Amino acid sequence: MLTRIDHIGIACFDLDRTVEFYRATYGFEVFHSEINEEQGVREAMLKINETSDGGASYLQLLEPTREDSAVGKWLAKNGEGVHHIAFGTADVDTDAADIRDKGVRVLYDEPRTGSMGSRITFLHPKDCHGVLTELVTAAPSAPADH
Ligand code: CMX
Ligand code: CO
Repeated sequence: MLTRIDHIGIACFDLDRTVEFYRATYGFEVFHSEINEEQGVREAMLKINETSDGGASYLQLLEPTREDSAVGKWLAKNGEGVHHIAFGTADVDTDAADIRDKGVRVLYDEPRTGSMGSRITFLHPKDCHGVLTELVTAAPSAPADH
């Protein structure tokens, strides 16, 4: 069951400058940052609020590490902006299988590693009314999905 907005993914050209915008404008601080080479991103997670399922909602600021990555290609075509939304679930495997059964393309056979050791998969934007949609199960130690 999908129980929260886990994060909104925002593509940017310069992560440090974008982090500074969110800090200076809204007061949001970096909760976590990492490089995910498999996804081709350098990212910063800004925690916005805790959620009623024991998890949290974040902004995920994304700078591509290479031009041929998903975010690199998207930025070249669209410029900066909202790249994807992510729903949180305690069981990404079951939710992804259920959604696949409904005829929506799930991009990975098995969930891959996302922010903070989470397990993630994606739904094809062309099957989701133009919205690239991610499903996330937080790592057991992370503040989510208990
Ligand atoms: N939102 C909406 N539509 C998108 C999109 C996005 N983020 N990315 C691509 N599309 C659309 C394109 O506009 C294009 O549409 P048209 O054919 O009408 O022009 C179509 O999808 C195909 O796009 P493409 O540029 O040819 O790109 P690819 O097919 O090579 O890749 C996708 C698209 C969704 C398969 C790829 O972006 C992907 O695998 N995404 C999942 C991984 C990812 O996004 N990782 C980064 C975030 C990591 C994280 O969140 O942790
Ligand atoms: Co994401």
